[in-house]
Amino acid sequence: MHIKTITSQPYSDQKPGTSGLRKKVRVFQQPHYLENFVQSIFNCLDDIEGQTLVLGGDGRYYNKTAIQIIIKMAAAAGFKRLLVGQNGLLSTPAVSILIRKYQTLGGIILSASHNPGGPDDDFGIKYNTRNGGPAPETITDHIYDISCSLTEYKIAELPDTDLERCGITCVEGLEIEVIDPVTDYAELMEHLFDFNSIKSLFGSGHFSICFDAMHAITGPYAIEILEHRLGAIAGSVINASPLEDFGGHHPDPNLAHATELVTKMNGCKAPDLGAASDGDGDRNMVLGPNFFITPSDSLAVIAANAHLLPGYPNGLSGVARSMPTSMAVDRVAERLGIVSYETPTGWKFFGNLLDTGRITICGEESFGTGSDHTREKDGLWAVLFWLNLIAIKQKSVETIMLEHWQQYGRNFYCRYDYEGVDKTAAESIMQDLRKNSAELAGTRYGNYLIMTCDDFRYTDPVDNSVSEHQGIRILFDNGARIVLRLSGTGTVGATLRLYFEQYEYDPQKHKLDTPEILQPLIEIAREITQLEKKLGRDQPSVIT
Ligand code: G16
Repeated sequence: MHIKTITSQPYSDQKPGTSGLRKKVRVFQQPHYLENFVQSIFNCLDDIEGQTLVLGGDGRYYNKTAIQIIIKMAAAAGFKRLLVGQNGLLSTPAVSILIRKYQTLGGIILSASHNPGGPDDDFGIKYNTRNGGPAPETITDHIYDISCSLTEYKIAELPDTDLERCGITCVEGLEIEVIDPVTDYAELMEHLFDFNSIKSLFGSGHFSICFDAMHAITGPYAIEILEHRLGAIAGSVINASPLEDFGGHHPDPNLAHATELVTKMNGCKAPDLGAASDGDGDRNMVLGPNFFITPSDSLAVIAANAHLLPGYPNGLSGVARSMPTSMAVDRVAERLGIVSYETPTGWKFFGNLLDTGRITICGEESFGTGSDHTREKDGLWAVLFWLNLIAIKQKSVETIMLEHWQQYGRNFYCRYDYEGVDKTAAESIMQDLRKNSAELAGTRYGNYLIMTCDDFRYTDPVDNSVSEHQGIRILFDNGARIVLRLSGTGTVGATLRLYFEQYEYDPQKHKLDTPEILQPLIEIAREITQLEKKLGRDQPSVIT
């Protein structure tokens, strides 16, 4: 195999964020930009020779170009075998499952997740390690350090690989296997859930689902599993073909962006379950007719009921949530007598807890839930969980949620996002809060007394690594919380996120509107931070 060494120049902006390197497509199209980052990943790994790499992406614009480049660079780096998704497609949870099943060295995922796609929008690249999970900060920091001084990369002179047909091609000692993206994933789901009882649910003729794949990667997975294997009627999966620009939409499964689904679920003759997934298939949203389940509540319901499902016969060893995620799952953990870990935002922080068996289920407010079956959050898995639960309980989404609140109380919750704001202004809001945190403690705002204000710091209980500045928490004496942090996934300016939470035990209040309950906290945040004046915005860009 002829390998060329190409001289390039280092880039100084290749620091991975919350989940890999995400930039505008045009940034990735700069000379040698993608190649430099990929070479930095390979240089960070010291045992490539003879190993296998999984490779695939969510099909967004630039996926096709990037995947051919990476195949040739992986060949030059010494990999012996590449497992590549047909047409370059693999969902993020599927990559994680493949890495684990075939014990590969790791995988590369081409995706900017829920960010929009197209020539003027976002692309991304992420490395997952041997355990199937996103590379931890020690590795991403190392990759970044390498990228800052990288001046050459290696690429094999090979023809482009035909990714349209599944099968094995051998090129001078390198085996490239193009695999069906869905098969291994679907097989694992059959093992975790009771497909027969879900089939009976659909077969009863009294139950329907609408799954919005948002023109992203989950379309083929949802069609195969929901329609073909479980018998949901044809057309239950909408926007099922992955498109390079996601049909011009923002593939983010929330009330603001999954508008087609939301309209259906709020209309007459709404399906019994509504669900959506994001660009790369790791996020999910679950809805009942006219009824929204917050991701934090979904996590709590999943934790409370996991023992009922075939995949979790021994119950849970523990649970984990990211710090801004509501504390609903903590109440379930308390009742079950297990630990609930509080980690920084980012799925990578769950990796060590899962690997050491400390937790079985974990999740985040950002529409992510998952279990120890993989090391990524898994959108379709969460939807199958709800389906299986409905089949067992023979109750509606709304009834399951109301009964859960009756037992545990309700954590009212919402998130405000100020997207694409001035970075310096956003950082100074965070800085000012840090400076004033001691004075804020003890301050009263109406019925709300601030107990503490701190900057979240996490010590990983497995490797003792410390992650600082993971978000500011304002904690009140009645258990309410306001959290502020800067997003690590945006590509324009900064995105400031505010999270509001208030617990309510009284069942009489469980049906009240979230904005009504949380308004006092929202006003307090405005007063303390003056953020709308400082950011020049009179309202958030998105409320979820
Ligand atoms: C990624 C991470 C998640 C994180 C989310 C939002 O999700 O995997 O752990 O919660 O970003 O992060 P931020 O608040 O920093 O924007 P995804 O679905 O984008 O890969």
